[in-house]
Amino acid sequence: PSLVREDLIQKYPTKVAKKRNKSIVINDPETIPEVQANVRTVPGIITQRGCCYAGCKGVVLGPTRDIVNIVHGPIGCSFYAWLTRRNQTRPETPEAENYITYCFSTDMQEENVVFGGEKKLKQAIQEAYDLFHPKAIAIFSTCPVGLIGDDVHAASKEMRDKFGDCNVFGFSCEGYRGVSQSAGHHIANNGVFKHMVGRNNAVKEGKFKLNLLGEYNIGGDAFEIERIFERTGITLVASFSGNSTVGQIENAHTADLNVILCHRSINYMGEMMETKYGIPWMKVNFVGAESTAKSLRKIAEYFGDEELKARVEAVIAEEMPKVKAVIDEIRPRTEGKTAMLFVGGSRAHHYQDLFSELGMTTVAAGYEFAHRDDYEGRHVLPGIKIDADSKNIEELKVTADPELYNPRKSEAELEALKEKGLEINGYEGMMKQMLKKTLVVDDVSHYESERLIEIYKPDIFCAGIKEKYVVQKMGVPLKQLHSYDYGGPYTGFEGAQNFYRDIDRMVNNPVWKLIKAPWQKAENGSSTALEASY
Ligand code: CFM
Ligand code: HCA
Repeated sequence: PSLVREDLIQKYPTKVAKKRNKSIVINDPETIPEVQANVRTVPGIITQRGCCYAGCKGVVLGPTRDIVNIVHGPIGCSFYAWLTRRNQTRPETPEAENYITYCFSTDMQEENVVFGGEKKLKQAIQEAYDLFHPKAIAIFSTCPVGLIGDDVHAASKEMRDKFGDCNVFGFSCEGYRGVSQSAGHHIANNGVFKHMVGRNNAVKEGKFKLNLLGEYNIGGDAFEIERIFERTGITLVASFSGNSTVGQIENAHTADLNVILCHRSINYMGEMMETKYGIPWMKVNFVGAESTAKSLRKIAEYFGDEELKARVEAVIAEEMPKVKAVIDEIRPRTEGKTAMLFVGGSRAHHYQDLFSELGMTTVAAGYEFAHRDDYEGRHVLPGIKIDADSKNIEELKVTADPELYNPRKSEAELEALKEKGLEINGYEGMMKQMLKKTLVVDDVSHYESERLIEIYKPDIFCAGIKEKYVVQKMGVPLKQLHSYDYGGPYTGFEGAQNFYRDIDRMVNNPVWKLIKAPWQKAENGSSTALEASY
């Protein structure tokens, strides 16, 4: 791997090489070396990353079906966000509000950029209100809005006060505001926490009540998790934000536990809710059958109820044989194959569980925009230097709510749970789970991914739509782990089975052998000695 690492950076100009050198790391799960992450991309290097607005509007707020999300900006920004993330939703009745299929935009023109767009924004809010009378309207700022200084917060407040029965709030999530989508997650967490959580004190019936944080119902993932919760007797109060409603989120502070699936996009919410309301949070993973079982056991242990524990065990005992039957059928065909995962800020880690269930090894992986704690574990948090780009993003000052703060577990109870091995407020990150000498690459560049493929020739490469066809033209199947290539769900017990079958079809498809990859076309059969040695 050290030769590969050298090879990846040797073509770069000195300054670029120096920078990339710190983001390309040879893993050691024991010592866990430092990875440079959450820093600006080298211009022109062709990153997989998206923007702050994508993280705020597209990722966190987008999946809630009864908010009217108005994009304040040129039409391109809106159109690109229109139904592209496959976050599904299931309204209670055919008549129930669902704005997910709509695309709301102020369609800013040059005139608005020159003379200001607030008037047009207020007109758009009024129009949305008159047409739909929604419970909430959220405004999302795109790049030009920040550059010309439109005050989306003042406009939102003015309209909120005017309507009285519609919660209008804005987000300063201009695309350029951070180094990636990640900034948008933080801004979205702050806004949802300030403007939504805690507005409704109605108490949902249920003995074991939790919120599911960081699950966005891509390809129906949340439906499978809901099915499992229902079977085990766990009550889902709110989901942030797959298959969710405004009402659920306003009610989230009545739950007794927050479980976090995607740590990167929503750990801020877990922290803030703990400080304000006294709800502990716990990292879980419902990607992978074993991880699902483990997460359910963790939840049962947290509530400490014998009946719940028994029900969880019964559900696992019933679901697992079906999973195992599919593994037994498929694993002989997938065993020993290799995968590379370069995805977002959590899936590059979570999906490794599914691959290991198939006997496949992850030889290289990385996130697009995660932070060091997602790679190395949360224990590195105190040591992370806050640079100017991160300082730009507001850190809310949260204190215990004078009326609603109610610690669900005492310090002693939390300590006892930790002693039992239950990781409260923790996340170990991706590297602990990856094998020694595998490669960890943050914000992989286009050139680096091409070289990695040439050198390792993985049996499957996991990334997104921008990478898909380039990689497939190299003769390597690419599985999209953002949209699932229209497949899914992949969570829980049912989802694991779907995934095994899809991967089997891809890695064992004879079509890939019919394509000549660039290295096969090279005169000596392999373009460099380095490639030949792998
Ligand atoms: Fe979390 Fe996500 Fe992801 Fe993410 Fe995303 Fe996504 Fe992703 Mo695409 S919130 S970090 S910003 S799991 S949109 S649902 S698939 S890159 S790995
Ligand atoms: C985003 C959304 C995205 C893009 C996926 C892809 C998603 O980053 O704005 O590049 O294929 O999951 O839809 O991550």
